[in-house]
Amino acid sequence: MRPGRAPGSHQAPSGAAARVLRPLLAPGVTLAVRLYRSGVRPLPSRAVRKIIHIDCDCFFAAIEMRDDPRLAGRPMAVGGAPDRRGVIATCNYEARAFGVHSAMASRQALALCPQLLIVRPRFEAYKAASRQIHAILQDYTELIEPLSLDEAYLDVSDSAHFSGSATRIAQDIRRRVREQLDITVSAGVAPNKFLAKIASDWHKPDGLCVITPPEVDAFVAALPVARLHGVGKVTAERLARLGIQRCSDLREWQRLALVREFGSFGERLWQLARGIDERPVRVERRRQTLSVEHTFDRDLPDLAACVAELPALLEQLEHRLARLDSAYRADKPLVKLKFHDFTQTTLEQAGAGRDGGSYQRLLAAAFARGGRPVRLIGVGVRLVDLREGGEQLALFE
Ligand code: TTP
Ligand code: MG
Repeated sequence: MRPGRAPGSHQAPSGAAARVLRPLLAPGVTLAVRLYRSGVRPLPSRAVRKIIHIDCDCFFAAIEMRDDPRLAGRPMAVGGAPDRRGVIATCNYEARAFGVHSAMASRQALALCPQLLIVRPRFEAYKAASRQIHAILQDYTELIEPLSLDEAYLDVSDSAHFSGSATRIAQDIRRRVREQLDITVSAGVAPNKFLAKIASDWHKPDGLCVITPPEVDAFVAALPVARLHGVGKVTAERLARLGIQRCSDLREWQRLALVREFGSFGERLWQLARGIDERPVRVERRRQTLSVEHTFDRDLPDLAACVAELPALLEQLEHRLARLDSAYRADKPLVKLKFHDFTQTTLEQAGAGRDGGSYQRLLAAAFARGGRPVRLIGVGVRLVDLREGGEQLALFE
């Protein structure tokens, strides 16, 4: 402490200093400061957590191959018809060898792989399989956060199964899903969500990857920044221009320099580059909206160009909605536009249907607000949570 300062003056920035510094502090830091001031000290976070992330392999395709063995062993996909601007929901690994992937136009997929068999989705079958998987997961812990029909986080830090071995729990989950559902699941085990998710992808398909606490540092250092949660194509390119390819490069940047460069996401990057991710596994994920969006390589100059993009986006939205947990009901439509100068606007309309006409009207109204070329269009819906008593529970969270 510098001489002449009152004891405790180092605690928390206040007044003008706080206004300058607070935006630069991590949310957790701000919270700690607030609790400290009010005399309540935050509980020390537990030393090490054990998080499992599970993700089924080519989920929709796996169910289709299981239910119709004639589909197995040859390139196949689940998706829409190529003649109606259909898109691929997913494909098996044989098809991936040809470059086919999720969200690709079915027409393009067939151009890459002419023998590709595309079958229509059967969402009821996928939902039934998802429920069976969920029932298996519940045998190990109640701390489960479903992310989609085929993906979930589990916090098994306090699980008594297998003497608390997260690795053996993950192995057991994989075995049981294989035996009961006849599909394969990949799993990642790590001390936090961000690493568990990367780990489940590491040895896909039908793989298990464990990152133990002593391994975290070296694993993250070598990790390409493009694999970090939240780093999409645009951010990855920006990082590359700054000479940042791997997390070891990112670590050479000071926290404030990253915040200056990337805003609040800079703080997150600083943490991820060190393998830090304190996000808890949330049992209750109360989604407010569901949407899909697309950033265009070239700005769309006018409303007509935007309208032309609507059908493909709405089809993707329908796919996402079909995968939505049955605890939600889709409600009013919404549209988001980001203009070429990065300003953005969001519009939604109560009472409107989710038909193409409603979205087109919303799009026109949103476009009129900016009247400038558009770089991103998002279409979505507001969601209603159907779980009984959900509101009351939320009060006690
Ligand atoms: P993912 O887990 O992303 O993909 P996957 O299970 O097919 O393949 P992987 O082995 O790489 O995990 O998505 C789960 C399911 O969600 C997928 O089977 C189909 C559906 N889906 C879509 O409908 N559209 C999409 O764009 C994506 C990514 C998935
Ligand atoms: Mg999957």
